[in-house]
Parts: sequence; C-alpha cells; structure tokens
Amino acid sequence: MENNNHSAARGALIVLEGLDRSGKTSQSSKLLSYLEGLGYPVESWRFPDRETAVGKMISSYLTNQSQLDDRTIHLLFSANRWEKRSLMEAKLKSGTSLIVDRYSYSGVAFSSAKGLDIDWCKAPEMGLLAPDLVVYLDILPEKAAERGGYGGERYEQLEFQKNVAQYYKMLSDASWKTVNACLPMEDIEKQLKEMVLDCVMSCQKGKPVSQLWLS
Ligand code: NYM
Ligand code: MG
Repeated sequence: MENNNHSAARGALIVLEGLDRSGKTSQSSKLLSYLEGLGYPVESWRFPDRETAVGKMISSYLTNQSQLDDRTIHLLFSANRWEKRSLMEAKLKSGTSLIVDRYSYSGVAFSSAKGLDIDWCKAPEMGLLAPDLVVYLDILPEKAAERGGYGGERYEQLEFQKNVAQYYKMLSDASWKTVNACLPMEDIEKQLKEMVLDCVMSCQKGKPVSQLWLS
C-alpha cells in the first residue's frame, strides 16, 4: 500500500444514508478500500453500532426479541451515536477519515415515519459532530423491495419504507449529494469516489470540525 503520509491534517466525516437495501453497506466497503489504497487513514463505521451495550438493546429490538416504546428506542439510537462521539472526534482530529453507514438522518427519518414529532426527533441529535459530506443513495422503495433480502427486521416493510423516504426528502438540504442507487454498482462507485476524495481533500486543507444542527 502506498503511504503518502496524509495523516497530518484532520480526517473527513462522510455519511451514507438511504433506505434499507439501497446499497450503503456495499458502497462503504468499496470506499474504505479506495481511500486505504490512496494511503489515507480511514475506518468504516456504522450506526446502529450493535457491539455496545446500548447497541445490543437496539439490535434485540430490531430483531423483535424485545419491545420498546417508540420514544425509548429513538433515544437509544441517539445515545448509540453519543457514546461514540468522543472517539469519533479523536479519530477525525488525528487525521482518520470515517465512512459512516447511517447517522442522525436515519434516526430522525425512521422515528418520524412512525409518527413521532419531527422536531422532537431532531433534538437529541443536536451537538453530535456534523458530517462533512452526506451522500443519499436514492432508490424507489418499490425497487429496494425487489432487491429482496429484507431480513425480517423491524422497519423492513414497503409501506413503512415509503414513509421513511418522505422524511429523508424533508431532511435533505442543498449540501447533500444524491446518487441514483439504481445505476450499475460500478457507476455508483465511481461517483462516490469522486465526491469522497474531494471531501477528504478539503478537510485536509483545514475545514474545521463543526457540530450538527438540524433545521
Ligand atoms: N435505524 C437506524 C433507526 O431507526 N434509527 C437510527 O438512528 C439508525 C441509525 O435501524 N432499518 C434503523 C434503520 C434500519 C435499522 O440499520 C438497522 P442497518 O443499517 O440495517 O443495520
Ligand atoms: Mg437494514
């Protein structure tokens, strides 16, 4: 592997968002190898992080092994991001970029789609680290459902995903980059690589780390 010693400057916080089966996880791993290959320090993260104690509660809820009130699970998803915040900040400051599969936007979109008040859903996310780039993998819910493999977890249902898509639309702003998730995988990969490299380079030039504000 090349070592271009890119590590002096800060890393970039790159978030991939989209419905279930939109291809986020596959693209995350491609981006990880791409940036590693260029010699950038990089890690791939995902939320929920099911490894922590909070993450285990979330996982058991998602797999229908436990029942939780809608607000309770919402706050657990948020707590699962908060418990990783200081590590996230340390990684970015030490020059490691993070490719993150889902973040606060999933938190707000999925819980709002259940009928919770959107502003109530946004509140606990305020003060987490703001992403430097949000890429939305855009797919029609019907197309995502055709991909099959909805694994029987909670939320993996067409009608619900349609609702989630609407909330993602409400949350998106002009800074988001949208990629058509129905293109061939290689085309998506190519677009993502360009966006991500741009972002990593602008963070290296000293773009400050900022805090999340959802308006
Ligand atoms: N999800 C994910 C939420 O409802 N709120 C959140 O804050 C996050 C991060 O969990 N259907 C939902 C979206 C997914 C599910 O995610 C599990 P994944 O990426 O399938 O492990
Ligand atoms: Mg899933």
